[in-house]
Amino acid sequence: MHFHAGGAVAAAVRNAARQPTKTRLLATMLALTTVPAFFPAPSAHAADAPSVVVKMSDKPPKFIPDKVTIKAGQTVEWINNAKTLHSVDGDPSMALKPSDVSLPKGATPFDSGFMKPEMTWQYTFKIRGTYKYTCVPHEKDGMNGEVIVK
Ligand SMILES: [Cu+2]
Repeated sequence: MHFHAGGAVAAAVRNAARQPTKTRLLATMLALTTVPAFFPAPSAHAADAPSVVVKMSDKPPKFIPDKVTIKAGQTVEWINNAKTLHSVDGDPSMALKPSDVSLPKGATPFDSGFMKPEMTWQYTFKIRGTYKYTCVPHEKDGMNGEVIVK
C-alpha cells in the first residue's frame, strides 16, 4: 500500500460501499475518527475571548473604564498595565466598605488575587445584574469598578 493516510481512508470508504454491512460500519468509524484531527473542536479558551478590556492605572489608582456593560455569558479581561500591584475583588467579605463590593443574588464571589504589572485576569459573567468590585490594595483610594450584565 502506497496510499497516504487520507487516501487510504477515502479508498476504504469507497470500497466499503460495496462491502457487507459490518465492513462498511468499520470503514465509517475509521473515517469518523480520522476527520476530527483536521477540524479540531473550538477550545474553551476561544470561547472566552474577552468582550471588554479594563485597564488598571496607578496615578490615580483607577479601573479604566470604571463602568462597563456586557451581556450575560460575556467575559471581561482586566490588564494591569501599571507599575504596582492591583486586584479585581468581587468578594463582599473582603471589602472594607460593604458598599464598595456587591453582587447580584446567586452570583459567586470572585477575586483575581494580586496582579503584578503586565498580568491579565478574566472573568465570565453568567448571572445578570450589577456587580460592584474593588481593588484590594486601593479600595481606600476609591479604586472601584462596576460591571453591568444585561
Ligand atoms: Cu489597584
